[in-house]
Amino acid sequence: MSAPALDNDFAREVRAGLTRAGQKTLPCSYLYDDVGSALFEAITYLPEYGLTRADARVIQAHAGDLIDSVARSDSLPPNLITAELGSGSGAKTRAILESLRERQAAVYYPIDLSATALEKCAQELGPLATVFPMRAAYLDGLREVAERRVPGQTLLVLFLGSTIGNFEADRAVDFLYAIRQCLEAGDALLLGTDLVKPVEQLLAAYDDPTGVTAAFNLNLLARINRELDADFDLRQFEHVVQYSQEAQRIEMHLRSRIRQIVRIRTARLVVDFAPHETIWTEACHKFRPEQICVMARASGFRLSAQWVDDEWPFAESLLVAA
Ligand code: AVJ
Repeated sequence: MSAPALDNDFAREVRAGLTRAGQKTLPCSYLYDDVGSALFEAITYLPEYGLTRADARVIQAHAGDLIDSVARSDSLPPNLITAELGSGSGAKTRAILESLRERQAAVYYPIDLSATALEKCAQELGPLATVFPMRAAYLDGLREVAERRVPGQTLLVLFLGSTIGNFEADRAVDFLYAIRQCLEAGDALLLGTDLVKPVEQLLAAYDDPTGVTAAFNLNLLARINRELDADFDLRQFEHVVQYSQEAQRIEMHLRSRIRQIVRIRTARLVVDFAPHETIWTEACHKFRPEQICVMARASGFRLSAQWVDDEWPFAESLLVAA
């Protein structure tokens, strides 16, 4: 007789990732509990990690152009509504809502799984816009926004920070297509993507000398200890980063320093690690500007504009639903 199915998603995914044949994996979405989110925020201030600042700079510089190309006319009630997949602290979105407010009342639906992130975001942006926080998975939230809209409105979806880079190439197109299915022709998606750059620069961005990224990565094991009654010895694992030219991505791993056995009680699991065996925890794909255009077309959009930062190669692409 087999054991009853696990009723805990986290336990189930941890079990699946650590019992697969070959490369062990853990899903990167679990990096962001409260500790992980705070560590990620610290990463965004590191001199080696230019991604978030580039994202914010391009948005700041082109928010006006963006709103001009998406909004149809000055009118009240507002005809442009904005939704954001993964709102974070809302710092980047501020510039967009400020530009929008010059023409119409701003309506903003941040969609996030984290109640903490949503609260912060509502506090930050509440004075600028009517904020409707949606605690939901990206596509569930977006579907609900789509149901609430009224005829004549245009929906602008924001998916910033190169989070799309966490998806496998095919899954990224599937995800964009799923977004497209929530939209109507003329609606738009602003997609932030980190671009290919010299390997040394990428390795430094994901393996900073202060060890903040290492702590961010190791916290995944600490979280498993906290939430799934496990006994990972964090000091026996190390953060490793490699860049695959072929797959055009950074690959983040946790490497076991020794042969060891770890118990994860809530997942009803005992895992064996060989010396130097790794758990693959995150993939961060990097893009060439023309690849965004190809992905857009393959998912029912057309690329309407693209802005690139001139300090740190990062692109903001405006995809319009075809
Ligand atoms: C939040 C997914 C965009 O891929 O650069 C930062 C996450 N991981 N340092 C990225 C991350 C390690 C980040 N994203």
